[in-house]
Amino acid sequence: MRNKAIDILNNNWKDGYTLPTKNLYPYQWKWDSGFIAIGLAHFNMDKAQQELKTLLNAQWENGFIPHIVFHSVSETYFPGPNFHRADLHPLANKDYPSTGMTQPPVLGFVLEKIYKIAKDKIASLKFIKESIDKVYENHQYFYSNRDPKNEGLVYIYHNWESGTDNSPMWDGIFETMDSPVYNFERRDTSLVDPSQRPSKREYDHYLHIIKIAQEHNYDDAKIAALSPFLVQDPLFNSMLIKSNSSLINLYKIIGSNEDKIEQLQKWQEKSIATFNNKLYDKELGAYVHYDLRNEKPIRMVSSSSFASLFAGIPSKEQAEVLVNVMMTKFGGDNLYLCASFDPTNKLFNPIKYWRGPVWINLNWLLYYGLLDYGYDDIAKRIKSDTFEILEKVGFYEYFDSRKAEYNKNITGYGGNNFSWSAALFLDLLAN
Ligand code: 2M8
Repeated sequence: MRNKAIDILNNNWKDGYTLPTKNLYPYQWKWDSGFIAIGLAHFNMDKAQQELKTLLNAQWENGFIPHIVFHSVSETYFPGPNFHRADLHPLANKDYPSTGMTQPPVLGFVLEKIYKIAKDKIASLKFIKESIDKVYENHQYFYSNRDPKNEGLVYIYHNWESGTDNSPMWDGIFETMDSPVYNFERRDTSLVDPSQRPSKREYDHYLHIIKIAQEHNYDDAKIAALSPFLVQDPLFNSMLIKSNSSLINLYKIIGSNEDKIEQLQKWQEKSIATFNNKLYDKELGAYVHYDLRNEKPIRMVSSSSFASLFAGIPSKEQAEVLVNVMMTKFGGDNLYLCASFDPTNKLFNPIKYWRGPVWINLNWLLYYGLLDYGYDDIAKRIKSDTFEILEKVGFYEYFDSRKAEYNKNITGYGGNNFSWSAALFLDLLAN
């Protein structure tokens, strides 16, 4: 399995970055790159660093890092650079065409993880020193442009920014939108069974949100004022908070960056406090998404609710409740951990992308989060469930959580030879 995982990463390697999977995702994706770099670090540190350097090269003048970097032209993906037109933003990177939206800020903790994996700490620190300010500036971008009420929580303005693209969390928001019916040719549904992908109507909404941002040249203040989709997402904010603390740790190792450490600590204090006050739903015993546009919490549970463990956000008592909810709703003996959406909710769909299937990156976050809080047995279960699924069907993009289905000889879902499934398997194997 280890060799197979390494082969996948080598085969998906392009010139300085890694494709999430061939054809279906023919470009560089932000959070994929971060997870992939962790896997690469276990067998080729040069490639791990190159992966991150390439992504950071695409950073904009305002610190923004885009969700997709279009290094080449591809016919197998829609929407491409000519649809997104991120170059309309005056501070967009002139050399790297990209989207005008971002993805979860994983790079801070990726840098720390890579430093931990590195055998040659001096060489690794040299790379960290070259890269860390760019990641810091990315956090500065978030706190200056994505937190209109100065609460310490940043918003996402598009479901694609969440990484959990078609989660049922967004259903209510899409109902408030009067999106036109667009005429376009999907490419994903000719590569993957359409029952495992978002619907055409959902794509209309996805495109409509882009069109609104684009009309205003992707201006953040205009987006904050006008985007029909404006959400404070517990997964996204957990990634930011975890990355803040990794940046603090790394700056301490580097030394003489007191002003940045102080700023990071200020962000951190406020972010954690508001995360706990605003996103914690006592009745559900879990963190929820907050719909900032319509000013209301989205009261449903998904694996995003539990990512807070990875960032050290809940108190010991909250963690106890949270883990209990996870095990009661998601952890039955008939299920593999961890479904991406509440299996007891009527909107759960076990084969449809982010509406239910298990994803390896979320399992990876939960594994480390559970260990940090002392839930070693449940962490072990997440790891063994992950290994069992991968052994049964291979390194797919997402997986059925229902154990019984595997007696019917099902495969995994979405793309095959999927990079972050391979990369994070390598990391779990080593830990
Ligand atoms: C999926 O998202 C892209 C759009 O960003 C797509 O469906 O076309 C998501 O799973 C996202 O989290 C992931 O980063 C991307 C590439 O693996 O694919």
